[in-house]
Amino acid sequence: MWTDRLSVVRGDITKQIVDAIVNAANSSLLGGGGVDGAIHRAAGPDLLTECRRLKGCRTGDAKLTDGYRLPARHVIHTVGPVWHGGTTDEDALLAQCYRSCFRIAREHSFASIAFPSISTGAYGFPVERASRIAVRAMRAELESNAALRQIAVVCFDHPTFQEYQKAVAELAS
Ligand code: AR6
Repeated sequence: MWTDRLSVVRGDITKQIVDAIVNAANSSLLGGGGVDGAIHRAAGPDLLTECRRLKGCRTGDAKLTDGYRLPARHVIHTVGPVWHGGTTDEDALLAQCYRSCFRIAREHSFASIAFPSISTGAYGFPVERASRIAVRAMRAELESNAALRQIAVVCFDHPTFQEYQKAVAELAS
């Protein structure tokens, strides 16, 4: 079952040993706070140098870089939507983030990928809603891409961890 290849863990995404970790970036791709800041700190300054060459990223899209000093081999940078109360296509844009990351993972035959909870920090997307969108996209990918052996959702705090666990349980039943 798809749930055998999906884990929800508590921790720091910068410590994950995977083919790619996903960064919840902003459209400049030049760094920021939250998980973005943590990834740039852990990867070192060469990551910013490569990001500068990418000329930004639109909401819902994703771009690939090297992982530099991270244990992960690559970083997939995606830009989630800012929550405006659900009136500006936020759900569709968040789903598009996950699909954009999976498109890159397929192109590069990545077998393992770790996601943070995109948009639910500084961008204010309610985690209950975001987690359902995320896990639905993950289920669709696991069911159609056998080369993808493992997805990890790495949650920084307990409420986020609980919501993703609930989302998996709901969508598996
Ligand atoms: N590992 C895993 N998750 C983390 C980590 C970490 N090391 N650090 C924070 N989180 P956020 P967003 C969680 O704000 O909402 C940045 O400034 C955090 O607790 O990082 O998409 C960017 O540059 C939350 O659950 O991303 C953008 O400007 C989740 O990661 C903006 O924030 C996402 O929170 C993007 O906002």
